[in-house]
Amino acid sequence: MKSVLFGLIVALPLVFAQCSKKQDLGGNSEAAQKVYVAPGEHDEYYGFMSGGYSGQMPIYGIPSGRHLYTIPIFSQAPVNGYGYSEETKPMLETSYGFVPWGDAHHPELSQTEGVPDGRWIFINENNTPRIARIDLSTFKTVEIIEIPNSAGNHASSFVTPNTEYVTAATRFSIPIEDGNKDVSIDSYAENFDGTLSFIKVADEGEMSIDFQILVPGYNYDLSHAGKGPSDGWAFYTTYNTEQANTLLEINASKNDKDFIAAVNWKKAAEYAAQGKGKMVEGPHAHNTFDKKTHTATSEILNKVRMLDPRELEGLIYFLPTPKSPHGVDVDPSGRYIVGGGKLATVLPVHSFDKMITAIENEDYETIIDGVPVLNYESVIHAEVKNAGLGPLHTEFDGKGNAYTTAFISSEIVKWSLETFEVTDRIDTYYSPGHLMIPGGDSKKPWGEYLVALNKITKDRYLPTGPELFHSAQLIDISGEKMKLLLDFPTDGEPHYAQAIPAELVTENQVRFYKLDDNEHEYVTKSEKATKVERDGNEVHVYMTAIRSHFTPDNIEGIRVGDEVYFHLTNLEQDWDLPHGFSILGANNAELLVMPGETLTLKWTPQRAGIIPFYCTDFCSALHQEMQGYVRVSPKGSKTPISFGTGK
Ligand code: RUQ
Ligand code: CUA
Repeated sequence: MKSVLFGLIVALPLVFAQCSKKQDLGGNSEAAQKVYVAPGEHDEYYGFMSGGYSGQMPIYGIPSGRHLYTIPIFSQAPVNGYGYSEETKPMLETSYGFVPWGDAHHPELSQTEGVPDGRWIFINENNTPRIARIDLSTFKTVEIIEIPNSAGNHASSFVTPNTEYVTAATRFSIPIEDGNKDVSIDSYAENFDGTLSFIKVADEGEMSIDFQILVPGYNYDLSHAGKGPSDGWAFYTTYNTEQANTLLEINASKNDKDFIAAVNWKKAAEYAAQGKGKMVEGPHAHNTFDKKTHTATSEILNKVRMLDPRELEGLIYFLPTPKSPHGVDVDPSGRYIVGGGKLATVLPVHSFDKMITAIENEDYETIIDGVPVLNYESVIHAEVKNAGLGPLHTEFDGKGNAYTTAFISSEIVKWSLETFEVTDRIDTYYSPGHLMIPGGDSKKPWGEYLVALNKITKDRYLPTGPELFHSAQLIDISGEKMKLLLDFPTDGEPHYAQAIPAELVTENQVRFYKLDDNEHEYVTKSEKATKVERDGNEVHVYMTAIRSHFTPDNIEGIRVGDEVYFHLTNLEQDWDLPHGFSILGANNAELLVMPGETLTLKWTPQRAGIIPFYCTDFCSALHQEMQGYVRVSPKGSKTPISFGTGK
C-alpha cells in the first residue's frame, strides 16, 4: 500500500510540470458562441458556488461565467453590513459566542420529488458546525442552525428528495459519548466517536435537529441521500477507519478499504418519533431572520436526541469501499452508489438492490459498535477501471452517463452507467475537486453543461501575486465528446456548486420590501415620524433615506461615550434603489439598506467635534449631496438633543 501512496505523491510534481501546456480548444469561435450572453440578455442558469473559506456563496451566471452576486452567510460582509448591523449580528451567534467567519463547502438546493425546486439553498459550515438556509426569493440568509456533538461539519448539507432532512456529520471524531472531555489524544480508539445528524426541514423551511446517530470514531467526509428505490436512505463516506490521531496522511491510508455508511433514515426517524434513544447535552444556536421585522434572533437550545446503533437495530450498515473514499454520489435512478476512493485504482459502484439483499441475508463480514459490515463482494455492482488518479466526486447527466473528477491526473472522466466503462476524458486546469452539472446530483439532471471546480490555478489568468482565485472551467457535455468552453475565476474556494434553470428562481424574485409590511421595532415610515430619543447614554436615531437626503441630517446633543443606534429606513419603493450609511470612525461597517427595509448601525462616538455621515451607494445625480453631520459634545455636556433636515 505504501508504495501506491508513494507513487501518487511522486506523480504529483509530474502532473504539475505539465501545467504550462496549452490545451487544444478545437474551434475557439464555436466555444465563444456557446458561452456568449449578449449585453442585456440573461444567463440560462444560476450557478451557486460555495465560497469555501470566504464563508459566503458567490453566484455566477452559466454559461457566461459572469459573477452576479455574493450572498453573505457565515462571515461578516462589509459590503452591506451583514454581521455588522444590529439586525444581522444574531445570525453569527453560536454556542461559542459570536463567530464572524466560516468555511462553507456544499451548497444544495431544496428539492421536490428529487428535483431542485428553487425555493431555498442550504450550505454547510465546516469549522464551527452549522447549516444555513438561504431564501431564493430574496437571496438572503434567513436561518442558521449549529450542529452540536460535531467537530468539522463537512458531510453536509445534502437534502433528501423532498427536503424532509438536510444531513450533517462529524468530519473529525472527538469524545462524544459522555460529552467532549479532557482525555489524552492517543486514547482515540477508546474515547472518540462520530455523529451523523439529521436536520428536519419544516414546510416553511425552518430547521431543527431531529436526531443524531452515534457512530464509530472515524472521519465522515461526504454524504448524499438515496432517491427512487433508495429514497429513505442516506450514504456517508468514511476515512481513517484506522482511527489514527497523528500523521493521517500515512496512518489513515493503511486500510485497503474504508466504508460508506448507509443510514436508513426513515427507520431512524420512526425511532426518534417513538422517543427511542436518549436526550443528551448538545448546546447549539438556532438563528432565524424574520421577514416582517427584518431582524434576526438567536436562541441556544441545549438537548438533542441521540440514537445508538448498539441499541437500535437496522439503523446503519457499512459498505466496504476502497480506499479513503471522499465523495459518495447516487445516480439519478437511485440504484447505484458511487464512492470516490482518493487512493483507489478503481471507482467502486455499489448496488442498492444488492445492499438490501445482503442486509436481508445478514451477509455480514463483522459488526463494529452495532454497525454490521456487509461483504464487499455482495454489494459491489461494478468497478470502473481507468477512471483517473485520485477520483473525488461524480455527477450525472441524466442520459446514462457519469462524470468523475480525478484530482491527481487532473481530468474529468466520463463513464457509462450501463457498461461501467470509461467513454471519454478531458483535461482540466488544474486538479478538479468537485464538479457540477445543473441538477447533477438529483433525479433529473439538466445535463447540458459541466463545471469543473479546480483547486489549482497557476498560469490560467494574469498573475495576482502568490494568491490566486480558484479556476472554474465550463465544459459542454451535450454531445458524445466533452468540450472545454470557458475558464472563469471564482471567489474564495468553491468546493461544491449547484445550478438551476434561471426561471425557477426568477419567477419568485422580490424586488423591494413593502414599507407597509415592515414591522421592524424601530421602523420610520415617513419623514414626519423621524426622531432622536435619549435614554440614559443610549440614543436612538429614527432615520429615513430617500433620494437624496437623510432625515434628520443634522443631529446635536450627542455626547462622547453615548451608544448611538442609527435605525435607518429606506423609504424608496422601487427596484434597485438602495441607500448606504456610514459615519466617520465607526468601528464596524456601513449599512446598505434596501427599499422598504430598516437596518441599524451602532456607533460609539469617541471624540468631541463634528462628525459627518454619508450615503455610500451612488443613488442619484445628487448622491454626493446625501450627507449629514452629528455634533458630538464632551461627556456631561448639557447640549440638548435637536435634529432636523432643511431647518
Ligand atoms: S470537498 S474536493 Cu469540501 Cu466537498 Cu471534495
Ligand atoms: Cu443615497 Cu447615495
